[in-house]
Amino acid sequence: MEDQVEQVVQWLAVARTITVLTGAGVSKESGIPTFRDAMEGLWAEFDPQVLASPEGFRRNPGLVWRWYAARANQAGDVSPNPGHHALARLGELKPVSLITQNVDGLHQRAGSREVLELHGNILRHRCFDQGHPMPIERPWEVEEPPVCPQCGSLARPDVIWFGELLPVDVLERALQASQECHVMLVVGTSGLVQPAASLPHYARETGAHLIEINPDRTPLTRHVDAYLSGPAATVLPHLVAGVEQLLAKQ
Ligand code: BV8
Repeated sequence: MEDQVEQVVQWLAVARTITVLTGAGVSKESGIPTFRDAMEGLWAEFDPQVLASPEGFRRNPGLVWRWYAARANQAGDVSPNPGHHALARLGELKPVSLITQNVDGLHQRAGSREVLELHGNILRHRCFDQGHPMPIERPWEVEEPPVCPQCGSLARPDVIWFGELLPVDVLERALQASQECHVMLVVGTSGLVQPAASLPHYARETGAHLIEINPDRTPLTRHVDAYLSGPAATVLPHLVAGVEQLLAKQ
């Protein structure tokens, strides 16, 4: 794998633009279980795809509210890991567009700027009917979703649920970043959720070098130019240190 790492470092160092797509695997070493990890403890009996849907919320707003509040509490309790920090550092060395499927806000806390959050952010809230922003500091302190003072509908996390459209402006910018980049890093995603899972294919079709970082192979692996098998918190710092050394020699 070392010579693959060498090749990837070369590609990153000479790339005019780099796009990164991350999934839940990049937050795993911060202590946040991935979407495909078995739901643990209190939530073990529930299917995340049902809870993460408007139907699930309509059916049981309190249950869905408490699931997201618990996740927001956990996201606030954990810290970005070396993988998040490595991507923030890469963004200081090279023009990087960072697209994430994660809703935990850890890339921003690690210092990455202009993060394209395809699926929103569990630390923000809006009302269900009209999307009025609802600043709720500690959602885990209330058992039931608060009522919107403007329209009377219930508060929900500002995330994109299954069956909901992604924000058009964010998706357009993510598409553009995928089609214009010279290198795309795909880190810690099972590549199962659309339309995010299509972005690496757009990058490949427009001639980018496609690199996957994941301890497990995925449906994308057979399409990539380099597959680095390992955890993001180990592989990313190694890559960025290599880029830093190469750029220092120039
Ligand atoms: C849409 C926010 C148009 C909420 C999320 C039928 C009916 C309706 C829709 C569909 C349908 N069929 C298909 C669809 C489209 C659907 C979809 O893709 N479904 C899939 C499951 C088949 N998509 C949608 O609904 C999207 N909207 O299409 O609108 C539309 C509208 C109506 C009808 C049709 C179409 C909206 C999708 C957004 C859903 N919201 N999140 C929340 O978080 O609660 S998705 C959620 O799951 C995450 O955000 C993330 O995107 C996804 C999980 O994926 P990953 O991030 O990849 O995580 P995962 O656990 O899967 O994998 C982790 C990976 O990390 C693994 O590969 C593992 O090996 C690796 N790993 C582990 N450890 C490490 C590591 N990697 C690195 N380092 C480590 N240490």
